[in-house]
Amino acid sequence: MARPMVRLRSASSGLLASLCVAVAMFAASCDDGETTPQECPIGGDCCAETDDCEVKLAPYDGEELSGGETTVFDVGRDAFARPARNLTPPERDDFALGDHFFNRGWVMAPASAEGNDGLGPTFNATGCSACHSHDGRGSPPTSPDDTRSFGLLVRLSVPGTDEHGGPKHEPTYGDQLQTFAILGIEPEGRLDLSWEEVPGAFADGQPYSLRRPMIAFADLAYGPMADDVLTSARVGQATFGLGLVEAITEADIVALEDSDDADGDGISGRANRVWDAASATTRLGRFGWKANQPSLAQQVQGAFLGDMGITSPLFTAQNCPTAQSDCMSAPTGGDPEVDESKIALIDFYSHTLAVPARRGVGEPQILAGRTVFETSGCGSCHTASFRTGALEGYPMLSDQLVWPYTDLLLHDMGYELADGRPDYLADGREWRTAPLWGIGLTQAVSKHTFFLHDGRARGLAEAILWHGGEGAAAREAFRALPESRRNDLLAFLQSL
Ligand code: HEC
Ligand code: HEC
Ligand SMILES: [Ca+2]
Ligand SMILES: [Ca+2]
Repeated sequence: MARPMVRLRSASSGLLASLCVAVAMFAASCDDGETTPQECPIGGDCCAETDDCEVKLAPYDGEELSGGETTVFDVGRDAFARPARNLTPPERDDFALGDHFFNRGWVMAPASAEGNDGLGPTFNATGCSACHSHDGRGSPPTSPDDTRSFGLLVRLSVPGTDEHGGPKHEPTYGDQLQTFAILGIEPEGRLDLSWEEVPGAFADGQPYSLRRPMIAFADLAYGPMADDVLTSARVGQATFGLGLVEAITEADIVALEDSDDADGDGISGRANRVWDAASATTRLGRFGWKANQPSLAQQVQGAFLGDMGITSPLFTAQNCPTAQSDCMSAPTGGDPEVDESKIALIDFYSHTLAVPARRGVGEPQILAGRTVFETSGCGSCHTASFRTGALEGYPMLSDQLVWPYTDLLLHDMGYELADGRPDYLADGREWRTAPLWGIGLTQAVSKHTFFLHDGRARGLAEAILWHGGEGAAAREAFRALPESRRNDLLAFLQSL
């Protein structure tokens, strides 16, 4: 990639001089006069000449446009809710219809002629946007009274796998605890979430505290769960940019795999392989916190069934574990409850929600933070950019230079982030590298900054400090930085 360079001299900038020190920590001998620009870390070919720190930092070509030509410019509450900028007027109409179904509330059957009945028997929320408000991320419960919160749901299973290699359902409660039910049916139970504080300190002595969730259930309506039940608490993810994620070619993702860490950098990374119900084959997983869904179509219809109790062309059977006898005889809203034409519109909408542009890409602190990101090893998993391939039916998403900051691979994140619940090939310590695009707009859109799969991190710094396993070296690099460098990194993340 061509990178225009600006040339700045340390003589006039203390900031750049200290950046040089930060880079030198990783580039070993930045000031010995031997290091050539090529040997310096990406974006930081400083110290090319003895005693003369030269930094040539500038935005990379196209890096401001995180979603390529689909990118939108909005920093407010709707920054994640806009249609891709390059949609045609008729496509915008379809987007608006899909948006309507995403935001609509579903009701118990039988109901109106509007075709929005079929909710339940059990469910977690009445509409997609309850958990993905403004297409942003969910929040874990913020008070002990908030026991039926929409923002966070708990997946369930027991050891072993189902016939397709997926999680084996907990016998009485299935693969998810539904905390609501329609009239006449008992909700499965309540979530009783509490937090444990875990103290720590940066290398410079500045203390911090992290919080770890502890999951318990209350009011279980259908008897006790299996003794060996495995649980995984997950918040709803932001839903923009996902058509571009689908358009990244499988070959490009697989090329980043390094299952046995052949290159010895301490980072392996492997793709999840999951059941694709439409083709009845196993395919690369891309969506969800463990990359446990192969396509947006399946993710969306899986959400209809699992989160709302609504059957669809792909998943035609009501979600009724056999132990829940009243569930099967509850009224239904048709067969299926949401039809193909509505699914097609929600699917189109889910593909074409735009990625917001970055802010301040040329600002010195953000450029310095980008270098910290690169030299701390963040980019080993949070792969900055891809060029999308051709996605059938979506020419506007194809052949775009995009900046999702994820390799879409699973990584062992240590006991720190382990849920102990396997999901296809993802074991109890593995998670999909979370995309970082748009992350700096979380507060503006979602009105909170709870990060990671269960929302435990209360801000970006805590999210980094939770990285363990393959991410431990990057976390330690962050922990060892002086506060000013840490702030540079956080400023960079805020600009994404
Ligand atoms: C009860 C809350 C809840 C409801 C309702 C809900 N979701 Fe989700 N959504 C989640 C959670 C939690 C995840 C992460 C799932 C996982 O990792 O297993 C998710 C993930 C997703 C993803 C994948 C995002 C990514 O980055 O991979 C999409 C797309 C999505 N949901 C769309 C929808 C749509 C469309 C609906 C309505 C049909 C919906 N969701 C309803 C909670 C919800
Ligand atoms: C070994 C791979 C790996 C490395 C290295 C790594 N990350 Fe991550 N990162 C992940 C994974 C996997 C997750 C999701 C973890 C989870 O949700 O439990 C994640 C999550 C995050 C999140 C939260 C995202 C969200 O949507 O909640 C942030 C912020 C983040 N990483 C920043 C960084 C920074 C900054 C660095 C470098 C200091 C870094 N990461 C290094 C793999 C990595
Ligand atoms: Ca259930
Ligand atoms: Ca139903």
